Amino acid sequence: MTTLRLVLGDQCSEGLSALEGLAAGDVVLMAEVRAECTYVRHHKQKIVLVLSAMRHFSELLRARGISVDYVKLDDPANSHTLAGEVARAAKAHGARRIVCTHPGELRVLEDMQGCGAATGLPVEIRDDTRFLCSLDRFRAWAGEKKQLRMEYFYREMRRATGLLMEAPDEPAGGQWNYDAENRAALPAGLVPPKPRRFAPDAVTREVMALVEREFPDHFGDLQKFGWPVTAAQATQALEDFIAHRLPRFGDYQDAMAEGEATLFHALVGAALNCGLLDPMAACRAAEAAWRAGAAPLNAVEGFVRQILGWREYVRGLYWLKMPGYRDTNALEAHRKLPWLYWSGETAMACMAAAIGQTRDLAYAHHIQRLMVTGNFALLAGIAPAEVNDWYMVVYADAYEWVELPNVQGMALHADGGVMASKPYAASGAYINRMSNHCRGCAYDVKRPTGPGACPFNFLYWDFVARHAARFAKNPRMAMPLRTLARMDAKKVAAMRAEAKGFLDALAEDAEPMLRARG
Ligand code: FAD
Ligand code: DLZ
Ligand code: SF4
Repeated sequence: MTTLRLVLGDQCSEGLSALEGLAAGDVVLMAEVRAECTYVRHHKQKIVLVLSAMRHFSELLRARGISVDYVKLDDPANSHTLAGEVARAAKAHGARRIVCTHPGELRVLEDMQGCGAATGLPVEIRDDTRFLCSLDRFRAWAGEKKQLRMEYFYREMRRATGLLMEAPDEPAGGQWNYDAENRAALPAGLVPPKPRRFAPDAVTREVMALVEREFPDHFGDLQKFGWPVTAAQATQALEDFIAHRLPRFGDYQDAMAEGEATLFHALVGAALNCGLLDPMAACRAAEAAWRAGAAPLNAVEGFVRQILGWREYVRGLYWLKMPGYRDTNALEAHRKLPWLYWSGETAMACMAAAIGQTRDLAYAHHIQRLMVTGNFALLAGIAPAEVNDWYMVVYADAYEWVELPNVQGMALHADGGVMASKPYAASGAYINRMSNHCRGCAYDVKRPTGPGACPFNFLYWDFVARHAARFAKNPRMAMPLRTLARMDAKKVAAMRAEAKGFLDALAEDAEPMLRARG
């Protein structure tokens, strides 16, 4: 009896549940389809990464003697949808049942659920055991809790896995969380080591040509493509991080610097999310570095928290709250996304840096995503759907299960506080504290209003004033609300007028400062 086993583009993992119990005569289906490449117009580097990883993974399976039906994007028989390819392969191979691993996005899960009716075959959707917390377990943890907070989930996961634990209820070093130590700006003269990148091999180069041919209008540049496309390369990338950047990951986790795209970050999200790197292996490798005295605890705990905590938490939240989560808009934000998010043309140095490197590398680190492009979208009141679309397009690690909670919940507060107890809104002072962008910026970060004032300043106070009533009872917003109340009413009115003028000009793609510079 032939079982058709579907492996999706973000499931390039040897231990994938869909491959468990594989028997002689079974066929693994992997299909490059236009629908997955265009449901959002992904960054070119993301498509190259996924298709190249798929091609390499299919060769690895074949080398193990497994029968793989691999459908290329330019195959004339390709129906260009996952459901279409499952139906076509099931018929061609005389399959009697279909097995797959739980997809990462609701949209694809629904497609898979529909395959039963379309083919008349039983479809078994297995848990995605690559995650460290099953969806059942997350649901049980969430239970009837009124408020979900990552920190408590994270502690449960530390206890359950024993990661960075000395005894069942004794975290390493006596503290669960060393975040307070992880907020330094990059000192002048400290040059972060360049991360290891991987020169495209023949398989990747063929995919690059395909992507340039088929998706020429998609955002992004392929010239600097250097992502790992095999599990072996992903492990090398992790080792490079552990040896050279992990020791300072904690200290400079929130820092930003002109000309420094990656600082001490790991750059492992893209490999983790398409299945080339195992999250537990990444956490264990960091833990081993700490136990060997090669990295301090604040760095290792910070890294483990991102993967064991945040990554698992947002995935649990996604499946708990979908489908409604995508449509939340608690702050009633309706502006269109300014064109500068695509062109990178702006006089705001921090925004230009984040968007420019995003175009070149399909990467920006967390604080750039949250406190620069995300913060701007929050302050400007850009519609969540437009912001989500941008974040889904532009990053090599973007999949809805992780992108949506981060954008909707963390950056935009569109979920009304499900994910974070207060909006991550900040004025230019925060960006100035954590980066050196302001020094070379055309705007003046010290000016709240008037000619040359930093847009993050007047937009911030406009945001606080706009939502004053909504946040009146939020203790974490008490300080800015008090400061606003003490401000001269004329100054507040001036900042709000300036915010409106600035946003209206952006809507016309006419940022005044950029125009003045010519
Ligand atoms: P590091 O900073 O080195 O962290 C290590 C790993 O921890 C990451 O690779 C990631 O797997 C995990 N991690 C860290 N923070 C988070 C988080 N908040 N949520 C989930 N996992 C986390 N991450 C994605 O993987 N895909 C996305 O599409 C995505 N979109 C984001 C959008 C916004 C608005 C924000 C604020 C964050 C987003 N993140 C996303 C989370 C985070 O910014 C990226 O995981 C990180 O920047 C990837 O780079 P890195 O591998 O160098 O991460
Ligand atoms: C992201 C992506 C892309 C660009 N292309 C494909 C593809 O051609 N075939 C495929 O099986 N998967 C692809 N993927 C990954 C899917 O979009 C992913 O499985 C869903 O987003 C669910 O996480
Ligand atoms: Fe960004 Fe304002 Fe600083 Fe310019 S002055 S870099 S716009 S925060």
